[in-house]
Amino acid sequence: MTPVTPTTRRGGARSRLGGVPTTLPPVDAGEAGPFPQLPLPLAGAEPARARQEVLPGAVHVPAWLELDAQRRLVGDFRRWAVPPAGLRHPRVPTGHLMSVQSVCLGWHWRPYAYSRTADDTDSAPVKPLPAELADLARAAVTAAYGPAAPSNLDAVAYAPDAAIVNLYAPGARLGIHQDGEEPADAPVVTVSLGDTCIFRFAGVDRRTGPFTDIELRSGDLLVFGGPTRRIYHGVPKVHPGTAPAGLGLPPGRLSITIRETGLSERPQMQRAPGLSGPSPKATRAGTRRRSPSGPSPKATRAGCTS
Ligand SMILES: O=C(O)CCC(=O)C(=O)O
Ligand SMILES: [Mn+2]
Repeated sequence: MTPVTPTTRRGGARSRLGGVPTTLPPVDAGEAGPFPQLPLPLAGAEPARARQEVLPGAVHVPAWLELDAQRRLVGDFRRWAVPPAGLRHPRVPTGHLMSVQSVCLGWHWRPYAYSRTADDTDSAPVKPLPAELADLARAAVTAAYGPAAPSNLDAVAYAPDAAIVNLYAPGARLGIHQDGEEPADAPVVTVSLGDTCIFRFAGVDRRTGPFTDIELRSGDLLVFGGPTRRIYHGVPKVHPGTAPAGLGLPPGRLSITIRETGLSERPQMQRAPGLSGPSPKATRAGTRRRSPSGPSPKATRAGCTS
């Protein structure tokens, strides 16, 4: 695979230290075994959770994935997590490690750039985005916006090419940030697995309150696009011990966030010997640049340990 120069929004500022690779504990035999009998919820004990447009363009679809589908995704994650280009704590340019652990598919994201290789760990080529995950993301956009809605054009044209898969071990969180490194305006799809979390929306132009908090449980889908594509958001809290039994996930929460980056590689340029020119780059193929007032390093995907 041709290496490409990472895209960057901040003039290439980087910590010289890389991310910290991590390994998953094996599947707990008791956990992976036959499902225990779960208590049936009492009818009327809690209000039914229904599909809801929580903000314009941001749609929550509760219980979108059945347990079997969730388990398959967790099994896939276990394979994606293995090096090369495996799971790691990303490091922000200030040097702090993020508390969340991430592995990428299609394009490798590190604070704050995409590249085709895991430049903050072993420099290996990123694993490809599986076609099934792209299909799942297209189905998600249809489930969120509906087949009849004009915005379903999004689903037809939706061409996801990257996923960031985040593991929230107990105590991990994700600070308020914008998903801003993708020039494309296509929606972001998030599938939640494992422990229940509080997912927090701030505003498109502010990372402060008032917030819109939603509870995401295992199997829930969240899609945000259109007017909320660039909204500030984060995961301030994961509720320990709330995952369904038998998922095969270590304690915590897993989110699979699928995106269309709008990035493309510029063809390799032939240069005359001795002339220095640009190296092959990941170019912004999107039609709209995001607002130049990008977040400060603190405000981007930095659920730091500090
Ligand atoms: O974990 C989540 O649901 C959100 C993750 C997220 O915002 C991101 O990966 O950019
Ligand atoms: Mn995000």
